Amino acid sequence: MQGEGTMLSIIPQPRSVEQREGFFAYSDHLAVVCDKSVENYVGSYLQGGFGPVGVAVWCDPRMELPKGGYKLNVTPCGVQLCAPEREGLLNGFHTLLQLFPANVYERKGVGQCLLPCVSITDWPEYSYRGQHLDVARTYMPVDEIEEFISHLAHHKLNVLHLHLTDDEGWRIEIEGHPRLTEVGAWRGPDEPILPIYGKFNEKYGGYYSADELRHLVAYAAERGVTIVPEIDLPGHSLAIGKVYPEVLCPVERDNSARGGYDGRNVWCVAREENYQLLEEILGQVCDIFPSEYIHIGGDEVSSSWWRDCPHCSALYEERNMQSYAELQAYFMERLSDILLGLGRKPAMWNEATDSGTLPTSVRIHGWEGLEECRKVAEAGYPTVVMPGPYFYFDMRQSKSEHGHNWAGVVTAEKCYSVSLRELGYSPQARANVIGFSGAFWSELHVTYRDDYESYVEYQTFPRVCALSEVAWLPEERRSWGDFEPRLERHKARLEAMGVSYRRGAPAPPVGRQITPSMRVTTSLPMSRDNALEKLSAYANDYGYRTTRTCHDGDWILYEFDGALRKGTSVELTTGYRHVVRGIFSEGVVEVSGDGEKFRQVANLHNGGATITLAEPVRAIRLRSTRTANGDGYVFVQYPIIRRPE
Ligand code: TNX
Repeated sequence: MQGEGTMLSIIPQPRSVEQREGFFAYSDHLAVVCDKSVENYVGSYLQGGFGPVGVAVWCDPRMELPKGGYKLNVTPCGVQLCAPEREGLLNGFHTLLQLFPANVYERKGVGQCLLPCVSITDWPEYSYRGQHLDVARTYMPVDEIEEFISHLAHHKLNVLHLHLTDDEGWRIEIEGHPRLTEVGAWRGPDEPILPIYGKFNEKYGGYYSADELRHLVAYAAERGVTIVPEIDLPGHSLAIGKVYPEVLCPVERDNSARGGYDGRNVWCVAREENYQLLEEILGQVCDIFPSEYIHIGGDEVSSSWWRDCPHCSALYEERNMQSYAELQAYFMERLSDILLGLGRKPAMWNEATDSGTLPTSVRIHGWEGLEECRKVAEAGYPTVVMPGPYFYFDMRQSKSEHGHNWAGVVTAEKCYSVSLRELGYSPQARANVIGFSGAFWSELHVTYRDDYESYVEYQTFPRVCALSEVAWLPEERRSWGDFEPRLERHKARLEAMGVSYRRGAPAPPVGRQITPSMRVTTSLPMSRDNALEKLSAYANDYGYRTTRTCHDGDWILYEFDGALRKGTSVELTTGYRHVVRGIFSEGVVEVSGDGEKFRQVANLHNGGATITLAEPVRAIRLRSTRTANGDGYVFVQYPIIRRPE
């Protein structure tokens, strides 16, 4: 029977665990008696039979425990789980599931098993234990979001921060504004919103109806998860701007470098009608999402649009402002008032505090770095700590993987290692930290979703497991040495849940890299004088920018002094190496044995291709077959050439 010699490995680690001799012999025949508030959910894992009571789950409001706390007792006679309120019961239930064999997560009944006798008293250190999910860059079907929520709940995370709008998509249906989703939810070569990150030939996207979102809210609530919606304002608003251009600053710019693509993405602060429209939109958002907080963005606003806008400039003068941060604060405060009027509270990204004038009642999500988080916490804002270098699960997990890298390589261990104390947070700042969150930004999800069983799960697990313990335990109680072996054992549960987590770093490419003498030339104008010389010397693996986007017929040519041998592998890249942007959105690879006559050997996929030479080659040419890539530039790279051992 399973359970013999059980070594506990609970994630996140509870405050206090006493393991005792002996076991409780659980079987599906025993009855499960349950508080009404969690009955359905508990019943979906432990169906319970008609025998004597095996598991009892109840609320006792007189219990004295911090919020979210519970007590769990397993004795040879049965299981008792109790908590002062529902939230604690769910936390306790998620611990209880981890005492079962992993197949409990398959929800097909466990038959019989032995549960180790334990006495656990537990509560969370932080009230905000979140995971952010960007469904704006890449639409995710409702059932995939459901599964994701279910996985978060099993790790006692209690917030899903749902990023619903951005430059690349508007995903929430708004009654009375059907074009927001008819137009704003789609990208494609003939759509107002062009693809940016690859997939230039397809129309793709999608949106959520109000009913679907309400369903998700209920699904999450059943598991103890609150969905906090985000409408990203006033920047990151290209999508709504394609539907209602009048909400943006009336600024005309020369867009020829971008292939005619108008990249305006900032709301006009001075246009009064904008606040009416936003009141209407936020009203419906509040109607769908019952969360106490609504996130209204505030990140990465390019103030150059305001500078060039006659109306914003006039407002700036009139109010005697000293910086564009004040103009942003004005906008954010008007929206805060709208939310307060709707009975809700605003949450924003850390840049929203830059003016120094934003009231400290606003909840701030710090993303840029731990130091930015420290500053806002020190300034008195309730702060969610989620800086890129620790918690951005769109960052790659090793050098040989895809993913953003502006915040470096983010491993589960890096995430686990976050320490507010070591970073000099004062006790007051630490007290203002209400919790931690991971982030999954999905620029690359659309690019790789077909190449992975689940790109989201690959990127988020096991990093979410590390996050869950960071947010649950006090910092002084955490130790990677203790966590790591538990994580190894926890993987059987991830399997049973059906999470296609990252198993380890992918194997490095075979062959030895060589740098045969060559010359790089291109039809594109480069932004730096010596760029082509540098590339010809295999220097700067970040690549060099051109000053305009690609046109149909543009080329990049690599000419070698001596022929490359047959069997050599050549990795060709346009755009950044780690992120599919600034690419030849469509194109071909051509090779030549004599440097004059070329023959097509491959199509570019996501701006690149790896070819194995079938004959000696003196020159390789990348040729663009489409104009525009959604960016005002192309990145030119040197090829990575490998000789098989
Ligand atoms: C920064 S985080 C952003 C996002 C990007 C992300 C990529 C934040 C508030 N802004 O728009 O998706 O980096 O890592």
